[in-house]
Amino acid sequence: MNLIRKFATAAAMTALMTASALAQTVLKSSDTHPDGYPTVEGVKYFGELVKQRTNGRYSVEVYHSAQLGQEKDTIEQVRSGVIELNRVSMAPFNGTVKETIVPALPYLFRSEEHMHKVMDGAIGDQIKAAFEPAGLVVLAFYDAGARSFYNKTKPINSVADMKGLKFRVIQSDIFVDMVAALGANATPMPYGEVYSAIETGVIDGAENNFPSYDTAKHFEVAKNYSLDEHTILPEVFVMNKGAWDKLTPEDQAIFKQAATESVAKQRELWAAKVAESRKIVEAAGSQITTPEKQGFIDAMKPVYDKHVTDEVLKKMVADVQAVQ
Ligand code: GTR
Repeated sequence: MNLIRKFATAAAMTALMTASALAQTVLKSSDTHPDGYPTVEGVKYFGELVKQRTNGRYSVEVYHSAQLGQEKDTIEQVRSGVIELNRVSMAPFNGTVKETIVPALPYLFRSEEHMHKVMDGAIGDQIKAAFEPAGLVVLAFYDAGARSFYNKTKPINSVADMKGLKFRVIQSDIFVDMVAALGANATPMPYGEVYSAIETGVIDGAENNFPSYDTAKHFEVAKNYSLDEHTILPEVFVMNKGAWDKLTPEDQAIFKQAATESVAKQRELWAAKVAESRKIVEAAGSQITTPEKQGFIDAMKPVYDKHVTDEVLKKMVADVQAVQ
């Protein structure tokens, strides 16, 4: 074999090895919810599109049911690159990515339609950009409906009924202060600990949307669900920035497009799941009340006064309110 042929063979071998190495790039994604939950299915759909469109060079494996840990821990994993992808709530970012405070504010969004318009537009882009200094690229915002309070002690028909109750909240100071403003007590704790905390009476209840209340089985231990709909906070699907930067511009475009298409899919699945979960919990004996909402809205002033402090946030809040 002459020298030139030797080199050509070696180059071909290297090219082949690189291609097969790429073919094995499996991106790990975490989710606290069980298989079949709309967020899990949204990310799986994203993965299928990415796999098809990169001819199998990239694929996604979703570790559902908190297999990789509770949300706060998995956020550290995706920030440090231990995993490449993660689907989480935005509330645990309230302390690190200031702009996420805006969608977490109680009663800021007038409806889910209003939230979609805001998050699909310029303010959504501003929030996405704010994740980059935290080492994350936002691929999508997914629906999580509205969060409401539920408890094992009594039905809630007005703010007065909240007095003295103990609620688990998602790990964010805004949620702690919201509960305090309603005359109740908040305990931030990981999602996976809520069921037994209610069961043993450490807390009276928690707050979440119907699909979480259903699939985490909280309805078994807290039967009074009050549709106060205090927060319409979307989920976020993020990618480690280092992993993103390793993609070619063509692959980045494929990932972005797949994420956009997965949003439409997730929204469709979400709407169906909300209706299904509500039926399940009602059939199991949950009592759903519709409390007088204005009292809840009026009580939120101290939360805004404390958290919407700088000019950036004040402008964002005004911008959100101006979106019709
Ligand atoms: C759910 C959300 C989860 C998790 C959970 C919680 O609605 O989808 O990502 O944040 O709430 O309350 O911890």
